Amino acid sequence: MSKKLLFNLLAVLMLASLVLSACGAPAPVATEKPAATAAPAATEAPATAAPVATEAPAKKVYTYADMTLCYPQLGAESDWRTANTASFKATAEKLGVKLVFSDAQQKQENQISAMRACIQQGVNVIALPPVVEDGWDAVLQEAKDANIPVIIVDRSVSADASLYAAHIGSDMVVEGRKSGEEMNKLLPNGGNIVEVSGTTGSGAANGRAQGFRETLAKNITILDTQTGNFNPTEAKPVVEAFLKKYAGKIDGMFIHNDGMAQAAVEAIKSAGLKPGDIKIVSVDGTRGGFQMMIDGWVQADVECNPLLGPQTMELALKLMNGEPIDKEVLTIESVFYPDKAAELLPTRQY
Ligand code: GYE
Repeated sequence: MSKKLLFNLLAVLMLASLVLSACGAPAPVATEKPAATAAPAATEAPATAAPVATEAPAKKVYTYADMTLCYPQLGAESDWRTANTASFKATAEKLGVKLVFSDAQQKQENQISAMRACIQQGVNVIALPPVVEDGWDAVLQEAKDANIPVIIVDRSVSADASLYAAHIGSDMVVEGRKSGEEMNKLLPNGGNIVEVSGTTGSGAANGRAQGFRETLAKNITILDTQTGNFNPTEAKPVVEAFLKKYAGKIDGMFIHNDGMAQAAVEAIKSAGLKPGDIKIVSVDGTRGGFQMMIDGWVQADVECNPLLGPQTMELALKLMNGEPIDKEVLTIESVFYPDKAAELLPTRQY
């Protein structure tokens, strides 16, 4: 071998060993990332390194005991609402969730200030039963900015769905459609009816009114519609005025909740009418509603379930743990009739 050849061979071997060592040897961390921002060992260590779990800080899994849930309840206007409040309080107690509860007395501004206080306090999740549909954008944005997820409970909001995590509750339009179908069955030959609606601008009243009109037969005329604000005390004079104004003409009433229907029955009784003279379709399915069916005053009661505490807290925990959730969780509901009312009354929880 000539000297030149030997020299060339050596040069090639040196180069090759240089290339090999550059590819094969693990580069020190410092050359890949600046020391201050070096990634945790787990992302850089070779596959043979010690198990990741012992090195990386374990991801905290939250339990109910870690949860502070804000529930700015909208009011105490009905038995439905009372049962809803009881469901949240009892579930929180049972699960060990810290519940920040307030009663907004049917005023949106009170609900908004309660939410702001909860954001300030740094709760984990807010569950909001909105008294009306509009006007939530600003406070929902504030919660979002503070990284506090909001679950809309019971009634809906008109705000963009990106501003809240999920909605749990009834499909109020479906309840309205069912109510319309019941009225059609009760007045097969058509007739005149009046409507006592819920809180103006609320998802519950809007949805029920819309669905009702979607299914109501063409030969049934809605003579009048007025709000009773989901409240018996406010509903009673409304019904009294209807009975006076349309004396002898009312064949049926669609009443948006059982409490207002109870007030209507009192007014109808005082007007000297008997059970069944005016066919009543009501909503909620409370014990009071069942009693009115037993007594013959109400012919159909469309169920609306207030017992939303367990589902809401389960979903809130999933949010805290970053688990996937359903954006819309609808309550499964049925319609109750007088024939089974006596049998079912003792089983009713609200
Ligand atoms: O029907 C009524 C209550 O939003 C579904 O509000 C709820 C309604 C319920 O006051 O009784």
